[in-house]
Amino acid sequence: MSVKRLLVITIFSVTFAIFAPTSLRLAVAAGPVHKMHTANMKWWKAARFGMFIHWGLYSVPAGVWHGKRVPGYGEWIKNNAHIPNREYNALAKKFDPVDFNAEQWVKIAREAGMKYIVITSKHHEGFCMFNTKATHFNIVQDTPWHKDPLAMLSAACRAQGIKFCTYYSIMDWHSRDQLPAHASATHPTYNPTHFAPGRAVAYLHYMERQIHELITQYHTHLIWFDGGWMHGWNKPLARDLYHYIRSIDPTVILNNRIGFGYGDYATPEQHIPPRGIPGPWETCMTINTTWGYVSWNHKWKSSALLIHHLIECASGGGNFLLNVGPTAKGIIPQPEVKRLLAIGKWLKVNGQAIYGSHRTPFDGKLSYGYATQKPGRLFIEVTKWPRSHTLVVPMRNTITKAYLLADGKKLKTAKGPDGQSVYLPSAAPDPVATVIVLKIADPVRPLR
Ligand code: JFZ
Repeated sequence: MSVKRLLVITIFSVTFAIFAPTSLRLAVAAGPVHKMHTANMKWWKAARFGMFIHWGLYSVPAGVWHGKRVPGYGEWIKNNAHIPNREYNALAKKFDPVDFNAEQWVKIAREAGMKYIVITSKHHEGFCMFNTKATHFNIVQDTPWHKDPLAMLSAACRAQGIKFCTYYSIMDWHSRDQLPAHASATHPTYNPTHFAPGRAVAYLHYMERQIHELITQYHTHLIWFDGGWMHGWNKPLARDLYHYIRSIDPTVILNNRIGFGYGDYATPEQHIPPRGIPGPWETCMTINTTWGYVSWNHKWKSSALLIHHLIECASGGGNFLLNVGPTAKGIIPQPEVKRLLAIGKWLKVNGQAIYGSHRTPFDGKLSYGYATQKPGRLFIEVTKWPRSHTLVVPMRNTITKAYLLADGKKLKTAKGPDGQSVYLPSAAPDPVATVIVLKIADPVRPLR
């Protein structure tokens, strides 16, 4: 490991808090991806839009502990409210998601136009949301519900044509193989953990057993690792885990948070890198400001903003993984469903410009919106309708045909000094984003 990398990780681990500064987040999340890519990235690259699901024991307190609101992410409550193990473990007895309906969740994802779901199989809290033989601390054995939501979701995904994927945290606040940052019987701080003396390999084997279960029992298409900033997670461990997964199933896609340059794609968080980054990448984002359900968090992003984010990701050649935080009863909150359906409605009309598309050919920002492309076609997603009712597309290519994607209405074009002009209707047909299709001979030859 290079000194610089060690330094970055050390600084990150020490200062990591819920509101880690963006520069540090990027240093870790957008780090280089390993050369050995799975040959199976095709579906993932074409998918462009997925559903992240943060669901676990933390959904029970839902951001409130002993009657007080706990600031920060809901899934971090064990750390942020300094909850002792015994008290936290008891939450399992209150976790009874009687309203859970796997078909319904997958249907919501499908209607939103999402092509894959990534659900927390085990978050930092260590509670397993699947039927694992490696620990009793799991939803089937330790809750009054006694069911396996991952089995039901995996089956529902298969039936509805959605790729089933799982999140897995390397850091574990419950495992005896890891020790909290500040141990205290009444006021522990877990993050970042470190390995108990001599327990790193034992923990690696625990993870390997569970990863084996996720692949063989649930056919996870992708594993979204996280929590690799725990102290003691190192390159030999990451390499062993990586090769172990490849040996069971070489087609399983891995994100880069397995660490140390391994993995297939980069994972900027809560942030979209302007015009993308080289190599495959995916921005994950919350709809409000927490991943796990928090009953009092109502800071909802608008549907329009979320549609713009999806377009911006596609335009940068990346995916958008949008999070929902279901309640402890198993319900995806209505404000989230409402926004997802609005995105799905837009995608039904404009999906051609997003799914299977390639990044913008332009280096500079377009004042009126974004661009994506496919062979022979350039798509302009107009988010700010120009007052001149004219799009100036900064390219040399002659446009053979221009039309509105929504209704096929033809548009006039002309060659100008700054590129090709496309004459628009006076008002935006879709105030959120109107897609213009330009037929051209490849490749696009940008003017700037
Ligand atoms: C992590 C988790 O701690 C969080 O609870 C949530 O699951 C989120 C999706 O991922 O948080 C991180 C992880 C990595 C970075 C920042 C926050 N990072 O690399 O900058």
